[in-house]
Amino acid sequence: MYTEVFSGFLGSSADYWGADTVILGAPMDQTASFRPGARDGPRQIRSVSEVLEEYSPRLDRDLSDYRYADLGDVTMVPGRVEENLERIAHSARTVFRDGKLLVMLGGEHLVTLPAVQCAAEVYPGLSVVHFDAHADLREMYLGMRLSHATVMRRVVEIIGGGSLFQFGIRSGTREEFAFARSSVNFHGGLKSGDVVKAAEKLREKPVYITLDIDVLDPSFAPGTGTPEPGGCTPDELFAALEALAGLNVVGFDLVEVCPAYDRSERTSILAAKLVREAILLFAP
Ligand SMILES: [Mn+2]
Repeated sequence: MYTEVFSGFLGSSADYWGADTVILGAPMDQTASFRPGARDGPRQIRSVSEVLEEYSPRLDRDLSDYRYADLGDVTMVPGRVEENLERIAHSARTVFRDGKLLVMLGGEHLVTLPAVQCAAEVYPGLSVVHFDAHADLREMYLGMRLSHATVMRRVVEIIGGGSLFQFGIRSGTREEFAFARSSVNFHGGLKSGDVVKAAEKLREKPVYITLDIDVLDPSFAPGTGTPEPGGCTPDELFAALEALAGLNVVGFDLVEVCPAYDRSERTSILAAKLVREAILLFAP
């Protein structure tokens, strides 16, 4: 037999119990404000991942030496934001309780909230490292407390502002920036020295990393819901992730890939490469 029916992320198995790293898709884009489509992100990232090699020359590590399973997507119910967040929480909680690294593919950024909530339940003292063009610190957005634009404010309510480390932020309201500068570990750019300093503060702590693909400049990652000019390069982002290696990373997500605006597929290929490097860097 030469059949191949499994279509998970590059080289992954579907063996949950044999894995110490678990990939989960969260294909939700219900609160997108500018242009929706991030629900197709997980499927597209998996699909293009086959263009990559399992070996990373940069890290001199190979996925074939790692035990990671791709469980597919959490089933989303159209129109039911809170129910969908609960569904994501249900799956994420299981992964954290079983002591495995969660690698979640979005979806809009709101999917990070249930994952962080569950990580904080299982790992007290959780810190969150947030790479994004946008602060996502609004108290409310269009009358909603639960939105891609409020997600990090909700995260602050769970972990406290002192445990949130933001990088690459270059868009938000005056109020968000005032809050960020006074209440969280805020960095407008992505200087490697800043990431190294943050990593020193995060030693011995459980860490969740959330990566909005729009932290990158739109020239590298045009396929996203709210592109923001003036972002970082892929090399700068890879280096930032490498600076976090060695920490106790319990969860990682990559959100806001929007395939409908990614005609060349360069965004999703870059996303898949970031996921590969994240597994190689953070797997337990
Ligand atoms: Mn963003």
